[in-house]
Amino acid sequence: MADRNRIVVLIDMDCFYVQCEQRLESDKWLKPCVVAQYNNWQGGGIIAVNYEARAYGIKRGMMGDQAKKLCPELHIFRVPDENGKAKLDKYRDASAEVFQVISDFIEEQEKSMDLNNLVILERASVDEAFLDLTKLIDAKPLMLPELEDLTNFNTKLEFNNQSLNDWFDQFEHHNIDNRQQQDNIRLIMASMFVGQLRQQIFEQTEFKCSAGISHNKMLSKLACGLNKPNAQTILPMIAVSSLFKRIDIGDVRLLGGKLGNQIKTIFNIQTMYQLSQVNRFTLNEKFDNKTAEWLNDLANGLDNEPVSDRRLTKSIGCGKNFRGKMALCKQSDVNQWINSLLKELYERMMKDKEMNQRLARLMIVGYYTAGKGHCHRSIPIDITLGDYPPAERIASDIMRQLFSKPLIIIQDPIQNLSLAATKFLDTTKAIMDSTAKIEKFFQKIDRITFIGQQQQQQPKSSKNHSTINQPPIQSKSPIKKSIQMVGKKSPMKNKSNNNNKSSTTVQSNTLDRYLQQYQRQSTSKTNNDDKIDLNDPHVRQINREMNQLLDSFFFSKILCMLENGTLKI
Ligand code: DCP
Ligand code: CA
Ligand code: CA
Repeated sequence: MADRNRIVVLIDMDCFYVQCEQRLESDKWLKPCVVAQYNNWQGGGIIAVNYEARAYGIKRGMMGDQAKKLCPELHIFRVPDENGKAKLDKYRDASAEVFQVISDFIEEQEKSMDLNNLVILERASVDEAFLDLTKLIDAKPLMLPELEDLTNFNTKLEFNNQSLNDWFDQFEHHNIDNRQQQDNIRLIMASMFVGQLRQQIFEQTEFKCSAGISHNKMLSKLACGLNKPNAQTILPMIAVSSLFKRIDIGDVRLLGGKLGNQIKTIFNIQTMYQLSQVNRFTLNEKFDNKTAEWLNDLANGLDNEPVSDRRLTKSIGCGKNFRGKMALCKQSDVNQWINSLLKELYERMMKDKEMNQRLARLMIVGYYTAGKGHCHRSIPIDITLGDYPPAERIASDIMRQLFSKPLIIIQDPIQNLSLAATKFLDTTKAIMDSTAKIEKFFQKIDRITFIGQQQQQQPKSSKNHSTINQPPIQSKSPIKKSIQMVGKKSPMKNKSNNNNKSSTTVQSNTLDRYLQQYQRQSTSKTNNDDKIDLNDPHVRQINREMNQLLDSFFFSKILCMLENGTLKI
């Protein structure tokens, strides 16, 4: 889709961490405040500054003591600390609240139009969301809203200092059959939606936010920052070239880091407008074809990166710096910190699992040492049963990955450790995958040769189940067949039939015994009634797999899930 056909919005909370704190201490609203981390040194490092404090020249990255000199009445909120680590739950929970309001608002709007999936919502960070409103706006008749409504939402226009008022006039007095005018009206319609959404966020969370309304991610992000705080800015395509004359290359999304600096140095330029003057051929000399094309597009206000449908974070992470003398020199210290970080991460992973019905499949461990720089290791997380394994198991996997052999002293001390759980899968999908695995497993079991199977075989009529309390198992599924088969074969079944236990319990108990029996490989001299030919190569193969599964509590858990009905086949 051509770039100006899309309607893309960025919503970004104003001085987010400060607002989170102010909400908890409401007498601090409207006062100059900052949030600082690690208080024991020069008043702590400032990570968020509200707009009242910015007026005194206070900036992120300053130390608390330094900021106090600029504004003696400054209030410094402290990030809570737990075991030497910043505790950010408060801000993450507040973020989830905001995203819930956004999701609910979208759902409500779609419902009122009797349509689904009109809005694409992408969580961009703890306090930012991109929205693609193209379908929603195009599902409505092209119509100008009331100017007064828009000004109430503190809507600004970025177009050569033109006021929103004057801009509106031209739509009212000219016909709107040209495409450019129509696109501008679509932006204005989107501003109404955004204004109402911002109002909802404020009413439900007390938080103020700003927004940029334009045609792509780069432009909406840029627009959002133009009139902060508590304002929304429309940036039409026609305004881009004049705006770019005052936009530093480093202020553009994705050009803030190394690449932006490189561009400035190579071409000896500063602004986006200057970048637009660098011709494609020259760009191609310095960058590969794809990057050159992308930079050329950006410099002309074009960015075709789609807003992806992602309402949840891509990963859950935590980390800790160990600067200077704090660097970790002993393996036992690393072990302790891995366990401590993992404890925090696991709590969040569990919460995330509950709230979002998803499980992470991969743990990425990052560490930094002077000798090796930044390094990463990936450790798969076994979620076979729709749940996480015990944290201790992951911790020992991590330690094995980090250290091939036990050491007491580490030669190259660790200055930073981080953990991130990622590659999420729906819990339902995880259970389906494991079910498929179990099915496959039981298909193998079905093939086991049982000694004396013939004598013990029961007639297949469902009447046979009449002695059992629960209804007979109807499904032809291999897992249930296998459980039935095992149940039939065991003397336990008759006992249990007599004392009226439920069929699943009977079968599970029987299966349990069967498995125990299975595990006792050493007793190769089984008596004849004891069913399994342990020398059969196929049985031995199954046995190996069975032991692996038992080892990871796989089987006992399946039984448990079968009994309580969480696993259905
Ligand atoms: N944050 C942080 N460390 C950083 C950057 C940000 O801890 N280096 C935290 C604190 C911020 C929050 O993330 O409050 C959101 O970051 P923003 O960059 O969006 O900044 P703010 O929301 O604080 O301010 P603004 O109003 O400019 O968006
Ligand atoms: Ca913000
Ligand atoms: Ca932000």
